[in-house]
Amino acid sequence: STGQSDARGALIVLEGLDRSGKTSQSARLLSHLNSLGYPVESWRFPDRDTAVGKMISSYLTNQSQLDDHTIHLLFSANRWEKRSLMEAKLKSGTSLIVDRYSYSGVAFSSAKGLDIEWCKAPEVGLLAPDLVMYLNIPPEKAAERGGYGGERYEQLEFQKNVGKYYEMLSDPSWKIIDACLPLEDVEKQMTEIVLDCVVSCQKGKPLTHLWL
Ligand code: Z5A
Repeated sequence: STGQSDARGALIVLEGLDRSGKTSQSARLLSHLNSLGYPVESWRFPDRDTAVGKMISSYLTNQSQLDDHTIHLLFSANRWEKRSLMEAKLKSGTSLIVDRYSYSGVAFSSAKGLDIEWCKAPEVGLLAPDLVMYLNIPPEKAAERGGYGGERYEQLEFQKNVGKYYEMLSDPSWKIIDACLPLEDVEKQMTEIVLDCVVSCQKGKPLTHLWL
């Protein structure tokens, strides 16, 4: 078995519709793992701080128009530009809690009508998550949470369609979390699952690549 110095961090991904609570739960998981002494960071995609991320942000806020294929590849490029840092963090023992990842990329673009296999292709070779937690909420219920803002995609019919593609992408390893419950109860469903994952990665579970 590997010694403590070889212990790697876990790649933990949160997925779900808009307003399902990913941002809130990322923050909670971050402080929970921190309080237990685990090195951990919280990341999110899109990462709007990079050059590519700025193009994505301008598209999402309707300040620019882009062809559906083009924006899809930009979302993917935004993950690729963080890939080597992601690998370095994990190998140095830091766990990452990531708010949206390749599954968002494929679900949102497929919901617009792009071919699902075409959508998956640019994601091949990115690091595969050790754990995907899907925050499950009916789109109608998510829409009630403070209402939608003005960003592109924040529309009920579109969110329903995205949900269907998430369903197609999900596999039995995904942990489906009931995201309709109060914040504390949603968190409770996740903490044990996350800790199990962190421990199994420390024990040497190998890092793998998309698409699985
Ligand atoms: N997108 C894409 O097309 N391709 C890609 O590759 C990627 C993304 C990565 C921007 O993402 C858009 O980009 C997104 C997908 C697309 N479009 N949509 N829709 P983003 O991550 O920047 O934006 P978002 O997903 O819309 O995040 P969000 O609005 O911040 O939602 P959230 O993080 O899931 O929820 P939250 O901020 O934690 O909570 C929302 C509200 O609900 C807030 O007022 C909370 O206090 C409340 N809340 C949360 N949990 C609860 C519970 N349990 N009970 C009651 N109220 C709650």
